Amino acid sequence: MDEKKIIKAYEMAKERYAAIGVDTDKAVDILGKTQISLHCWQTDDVIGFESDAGLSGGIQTTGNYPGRARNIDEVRADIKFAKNLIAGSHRLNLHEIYGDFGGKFVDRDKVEVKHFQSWIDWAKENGMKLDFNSTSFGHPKSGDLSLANPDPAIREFWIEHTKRCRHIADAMGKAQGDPCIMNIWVHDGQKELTVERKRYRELLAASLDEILKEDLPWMKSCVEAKLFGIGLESYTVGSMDFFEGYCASRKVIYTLDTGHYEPTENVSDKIPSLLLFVPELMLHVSRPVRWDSDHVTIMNDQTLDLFKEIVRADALDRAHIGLDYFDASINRIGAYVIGTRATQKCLLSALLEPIGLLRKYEDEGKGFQKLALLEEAKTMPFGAVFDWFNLKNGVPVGEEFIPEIEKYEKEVTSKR
Ligand code: RNT
Ligand code: ZN
Repeated sequence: MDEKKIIKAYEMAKERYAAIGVDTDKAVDILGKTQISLHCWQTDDVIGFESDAGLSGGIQTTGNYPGRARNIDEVRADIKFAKNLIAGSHRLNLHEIYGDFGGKFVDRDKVEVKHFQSWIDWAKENGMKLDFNSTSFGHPKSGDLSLANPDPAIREFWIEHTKRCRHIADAMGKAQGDPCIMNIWVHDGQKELTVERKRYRELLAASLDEILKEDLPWMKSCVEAKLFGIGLESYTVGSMDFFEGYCASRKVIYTLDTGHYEPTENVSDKIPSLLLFVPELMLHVSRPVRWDSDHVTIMNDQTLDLFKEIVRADALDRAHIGLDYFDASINRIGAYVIGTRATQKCLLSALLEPIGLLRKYEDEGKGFQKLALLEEAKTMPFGAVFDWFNLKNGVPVGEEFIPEIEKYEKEVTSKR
């Protein structure tokens, strides 16, 4: 693309934004510094390297587009390739099942830091910081209930797993000199009418208290609420109410996955409430279509509003941004890049909001003026600023990344 034209368009956009009190240089700078945690599981449909067992635990990938990463080298190659098409420096979010197990079966209650040493080294070489997730799905002991299982042996197994994962996260954080964020999501629930609703929640709270008891300086734990899982439709132990209460009372980070609420709910409005009561947020930016379908994130109203609420609350330093979608129906690397760039677009759009003026109008009761400015802000030259951001960071501008992904598909993924 013609660099001069991009720069010229940016200069014009900068003036337009300045007129409504927005500093575009500052917005671009903040965007460049905001890390997004790239979910390794978009490369291989959440399969990992532990076994060939399919997905369970109420989540599902749909589609069978060719070229799925089949091993650790392919996952790494794909992440590296995707990362080069995204401006800024980003984190990598690993699940426990992506350990480097050297071809041996390592059960979840036996996992150690050594199984992630090669990831720690790889991340360092590639300038990425790591985040982590315990994995309670896709295992013979997963069943319907893991940390909330009334059988103490099963519960203990998952407590041990999750504790070990926290130690792995702590080692990752220490190696990178920056806390590793570890997410705990358990699928626990029931397909059918459930009468022991309170009991399972008591067990989950007790298991989590046990897991989180130890203070580890280089990691931060977060817990993820959910509406329901496939095959677990009638009851979810870790519902939103459960985790709101849990996180507020224990001062634990709340993981907000945008696909985990009623389809018509306004997820963004949860942010200004949660921020009052929980220490930090972990975001799983996703796109539900009729259910928690984990479609590729795009620049839609829901995602735009999500980032607006974070920026309006001045809470970028209290929100960890991660992606969580898994689309196997289109080129997976393409999906990876579209979703990450869309997340950046939504954040940039929030950073370019004429918030000073909007706040003033609202304070003064100038309803018409506020609504008018919100409307006009939608057609401000946002694209020129995003193009400049990408140019400045040396990554493809606009649709330029399409042929790059096509080339990688032709040369690499189509040969798998
Ligand atoms: C499932 C949760 C969870 C998973 C990942 C793979 O509904 O969103 O975050 O998607 O851990
Ligand atoms: Zn999630």
